[in-house]
Amino acid sequence: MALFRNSLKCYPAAEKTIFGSYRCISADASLKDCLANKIPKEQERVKNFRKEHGNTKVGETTIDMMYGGMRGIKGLVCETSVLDADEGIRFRGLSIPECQKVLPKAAGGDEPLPEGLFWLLCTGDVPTQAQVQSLSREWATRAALPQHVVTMLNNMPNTLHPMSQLSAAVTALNHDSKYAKAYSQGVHKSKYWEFVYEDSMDLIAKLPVIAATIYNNTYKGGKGNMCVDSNLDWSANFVKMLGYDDEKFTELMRLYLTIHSDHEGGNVSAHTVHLVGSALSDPYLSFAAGMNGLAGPLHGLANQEVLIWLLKLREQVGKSPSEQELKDFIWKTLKSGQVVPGYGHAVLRKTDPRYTCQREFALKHLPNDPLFQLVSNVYKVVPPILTELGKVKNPWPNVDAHSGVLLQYYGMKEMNYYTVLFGVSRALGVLASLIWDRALGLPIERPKSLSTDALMKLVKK
Ligand code: CMX
Repeated sequence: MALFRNSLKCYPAAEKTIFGSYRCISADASLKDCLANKIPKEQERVKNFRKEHGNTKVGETTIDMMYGGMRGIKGLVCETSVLDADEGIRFRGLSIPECQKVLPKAAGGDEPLPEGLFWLLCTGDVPTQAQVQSLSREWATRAALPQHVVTMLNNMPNTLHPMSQLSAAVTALNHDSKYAKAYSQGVHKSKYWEFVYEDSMDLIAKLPVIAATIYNNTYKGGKGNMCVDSNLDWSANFVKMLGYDDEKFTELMRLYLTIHSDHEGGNVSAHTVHLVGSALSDPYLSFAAGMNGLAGPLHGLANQEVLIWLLKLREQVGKSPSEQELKDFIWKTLKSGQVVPGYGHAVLRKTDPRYTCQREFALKHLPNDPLFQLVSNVYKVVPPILTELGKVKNPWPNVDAHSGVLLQYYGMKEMNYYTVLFGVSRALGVLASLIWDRALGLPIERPKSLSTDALMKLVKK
């Protein structure tokens, strides 16, 4: 507990924290000032570390790793979060339950504000309530979309997948990239992070407006109130623009947008943003690329796939299937060469804590919802079956196994929209990382690849 009490205060410059970083200058300092204070110290720390340990080996690469999606290769640096295979994610050292405890909340609310999580991811510090409020206000002032993006969104067919709409709209925002403009004017590379920060803040601010426009255009015939209120937090504004008026749904959104934000550096969306950003593409182009990866069914699209699968289950087996009927349906899925969506993970080896906290939310707010009960029953039978299959390394549920059921309960039934919500949240993690990528001057990414022939020659040697 002492650790949390300490985290809530701001310390004088250059004091070391539990995260190995430095606390911000004062309790009312802005996020940019805090970053500007930390960056030179962190640059020095990394420089000295590399000088001393640059040749130290951190692992070995096997041929299976190369053919197997680079699983287990330690080849990336990501400061914002670290994933433990058994425990799950820690954001700058804090677990999800710890974040729920220490991050500032809205008045009368129980769930953390994603603004606080972004601050934590950027700086390693738990912000004050005032700092979080200033971020809510700042994002509200940056939220307006350029007219060409509104026109573009309004002209998209409502049959176009919402993730394609999101990716295209974000790409078009690069028209006004402050980073791209500064680069073309020859800004010194030591200043790159400042412009990446400005673009990232603009992009995060605009994402709920883009996402709500997509929702209203695709499902509500273009109707919607796109006014951003600077007295409301980021999630509350988003929910309002989506056309919902339920404080519990807003609380769910605060939790949802917090927990989907970051999952260390190697997952498809985070890695893509980092990779594209390493070519010094601006944050809009980098983030849009990451969204195209999130739109894959083995990654973020799984939240849509879970709901489709559950509804198919209900349609084929009925609303209250017996345990045997559930087992038969799961085996049928597997035998037809498909995956059980929402289960398994490339790195995790236990139930995802992001699943657990959504389950706790459901137990608190919708314990008797039939779909939630179905999810709970599926949870009892899927892991033993996946274990029996013999090849699945993690039979436990991941983040996507639960989120759709919660959204359905509050009336958001448009399943192919769910990944857009994941994307809005993911911006917080990947853009915090992108700011640090440029602050640390990380170079263009270019790992070495080999052909099978070259590998065969290598092993013969
Ligand atoms: N259902 C059926 N088979 C599964 C499975 C599942 N849920 N999870 C893994 N497997 C299979 C794999 O397809 C693989 O089969 P083959 O050897 O025939 O190709 C085998 O088990 C071994 O895979 P693994 O090493 O355990 O898992 P991977 O690291 O290759 O893949 C993941 C991880 C998430 C893609 C996989 O578990 C999966 O497809 N899950 C279902 C989709 C899903 O929920 N994705 C969301 C993940 C979270 C997120 O990013 O949002």
